[in-house]
Amino acid sequence: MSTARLRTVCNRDCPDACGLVATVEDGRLVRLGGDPDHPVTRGFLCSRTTQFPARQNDPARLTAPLLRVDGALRPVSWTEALAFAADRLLSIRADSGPAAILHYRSGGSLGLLKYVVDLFFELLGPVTLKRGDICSGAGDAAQETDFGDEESHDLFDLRNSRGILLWGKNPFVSNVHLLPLLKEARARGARIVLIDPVHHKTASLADAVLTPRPGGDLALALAVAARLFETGRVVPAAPSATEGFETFRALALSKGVAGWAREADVDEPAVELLASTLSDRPCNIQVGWGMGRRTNGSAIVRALDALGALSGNLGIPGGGVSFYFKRRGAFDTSFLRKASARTLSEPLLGREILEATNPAIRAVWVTAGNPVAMLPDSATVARALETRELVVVVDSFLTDTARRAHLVLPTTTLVEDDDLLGAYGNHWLGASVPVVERPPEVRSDLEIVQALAAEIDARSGAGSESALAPRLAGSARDWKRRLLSRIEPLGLTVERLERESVRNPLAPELLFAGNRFPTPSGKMRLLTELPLPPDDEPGYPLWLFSNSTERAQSSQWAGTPPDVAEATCHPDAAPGLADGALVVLESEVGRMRARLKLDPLQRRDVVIVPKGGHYDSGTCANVLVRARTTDAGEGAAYQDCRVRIVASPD
Ligand SMILES: Nc1nc2c(c(=O)[nH]1)N[C@H]1C(S)=C(S)[C@@H](COP(=O)(O)OP(=O)(O)OC[C@H]3O[C@@H](n4cnc5c(=O)[nH]c(N)nc54)[C@H](O)[C@@H]3O)O[C@H]1N2
Ligand SMILES: Nc1nc2c(c(=O)[nH]1)N[C@H]1C(S)=C(S)[C@@H](COP(=O)(O)OP(=O)(O)OC[C@H]3O[C@@H](n4cnc5c(=O)[nH]c(N)nc54)[C@H](O)[C@@H]3O)O[C@H]1N2
Ligand code: SF4
Ligand SMILES: [Mo]
Repeated sequence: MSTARLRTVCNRDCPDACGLVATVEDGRLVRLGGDPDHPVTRGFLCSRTTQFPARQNDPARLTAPLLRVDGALRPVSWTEALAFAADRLLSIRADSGPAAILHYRSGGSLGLLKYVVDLFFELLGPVTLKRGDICSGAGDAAQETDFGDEESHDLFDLRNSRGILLWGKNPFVSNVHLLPLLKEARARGARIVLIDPVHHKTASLADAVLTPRPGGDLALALAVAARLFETGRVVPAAPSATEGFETFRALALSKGVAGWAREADVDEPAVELLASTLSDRPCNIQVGWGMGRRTNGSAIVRALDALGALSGNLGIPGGGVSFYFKRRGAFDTSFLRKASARTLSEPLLGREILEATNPAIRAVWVTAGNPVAMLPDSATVARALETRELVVVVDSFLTDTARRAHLVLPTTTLVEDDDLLGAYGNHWLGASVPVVERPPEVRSDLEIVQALAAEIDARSGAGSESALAPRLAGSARDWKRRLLSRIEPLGLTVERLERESVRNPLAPELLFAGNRFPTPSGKMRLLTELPLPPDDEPGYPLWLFSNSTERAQSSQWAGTPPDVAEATCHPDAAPGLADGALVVLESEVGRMRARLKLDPLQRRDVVIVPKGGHYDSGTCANVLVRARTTDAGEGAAYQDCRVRIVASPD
């Protein structure tokens, strides 16, 4: 038996971008562990990727292209698959123009080479693309507005913090490599405060836990701001370092500490606890990505930015309001012209596909996404795909989305990946390399668009000027080199990144030093207007949280997915219903069966189900979620979902 231990990088949509060590026996992946030499990974992985070998070796893995014939998906050769795709795409483009084709790409792999797939569709069209960002759109817009840029303090700068506010974060589940730093911080006496309407395991790491009303964080932050103003703890530099200072002060003082605290459903000592933690500088605010998925989500993040400014925590080591790390910033993606294309709003995608005109959307190509399970209002997304003439899905499993395709193309998994990765929770960059051989009929996204381009060129008789294939040519290695051109002179070669992850040399050690911001005025911009509160939905008393679960990466489960979703709530939120009872969750837009788990530690107005359930098996929370955008950034307001619990009829 031959055993090899090979190094690669995790490409999943996760803040950590871990270094992986794969144990491969006779060509078969038997174990995945963490790279002990990667300073962030520190030799351990999350449970979902530790369990990935079972998924890699799963017999359900797609190993041949599937074409819908007489209503059923049947295996075909690549020759047939590519001929079908090229024919259909060309004929739709000829009749209706390229905008009749939608390319939807999501986060199945965060590899930068996926931009070459985007390039293919730019050259074919430009085709229609998505607009907005269901994941972090609201927070991105907030930080870009306030700071003129979106970056975070170095992860290890937390070692300088006396206080850490975990604002809407559950690192035990969704950011496990933050945990060692939080444990260190605690051990040296830093104060950690968790702010989350849901009670979860991360409470065990916190000195104090606040459970505001869902979405009440805006009011809570304004209460803290009012407290800082009222007690003279706003730093003297704040008025000159910010725009909108007087307006913001008036806003904060308009309801005072008591008024805002009542609105946030927290008591006044909790407000003082936050004010004093912030004032005991340096204090870092870790802003969760999920919290902004509300109709006031961007305003919430802006209010947290404001707290950083008022309390003097911007531009100093150990401070900062950390939301996102520029994972793409070091890479050169200038080969994409970003030609102006028609766009559809990602959070509203189902409806927008159905309603698009001039031209209508006739074809949808899905790369690295499972929109039927993961976008709001799943039933409408499913219907939108079911009614298109052509749906092509590139994936390695038959997902809810792939099941609605006319053509499914089998692609590589994270251990077969050959790409470049940056992280959105730290500044390390790495390169993935295949550590196992893939099944013979499996192709990477890069190879698929290259082959399709050649097929299209052959059919359209394209001359050398307009031919697509030469523009996409090159091995994965070649493309890696092209993407690294900006940082290669700094020693970040492909060879080096394939050996070890390296800190992004372009990332600043200290953000916004001297309170200088890359905004037009050079000042930080304070929130000056409040969004409208979400509509009340009488008859639906509970807020549905569909939070990350350690058992799944979005819709990709480690092990067997549950056949009934688990819904966790306080006993008073489900009067007369017993722990373990089968129930139905109902919202204004849908219904879902669930098994009740009673937890007296939860607020009485919340119910929690896992993110990532499956539509066809009836476990997908997104059947309950209305398609709505956030107040800025065109995020999806997943968390503004009101439901009620009723006994199951069966
Ligand atoms: N295990 C696992 N890890 C993941 C993922 C996964 O699916 N599974 N997904 C990855 C992806 S795509 C992303 S974007 C990140 C997401 O990472 P996170 O944002 O950390 O994860 P979420 O579970 O979406 O939300 C985190 C917390 O925000 C809280 N929250 C929601 N609304 C509010 C609010 O109004 N106020 C406050 N204070 N808190 C609120 C939720 O209760 C939850 O505990 O995680 C990544 N990591
Ligand atoms: N209710 C609710 N819904 C949510 C969220 C929530 O918190 N609550 N979170 C939202 C967030 S933050 C996000 S980011 C989205 C995530 O939504 P998606 O990005 O759609 O998430 P996945 O389910 O991981 O789907 C990715 C698919 O890509 C496939 N894949 C993996 N690697 C590759 C590859 O290299 N190439 C190709 N072609 N395919 C590949 C996987 O097999 C998988 O089926 O979900 C959002 N949906
Ligand atoms: S999913 Fe995240 S925590 Fe898990 S191995 Fe990948 S990068 Fe690391
Ligand atoms: Mo995400």
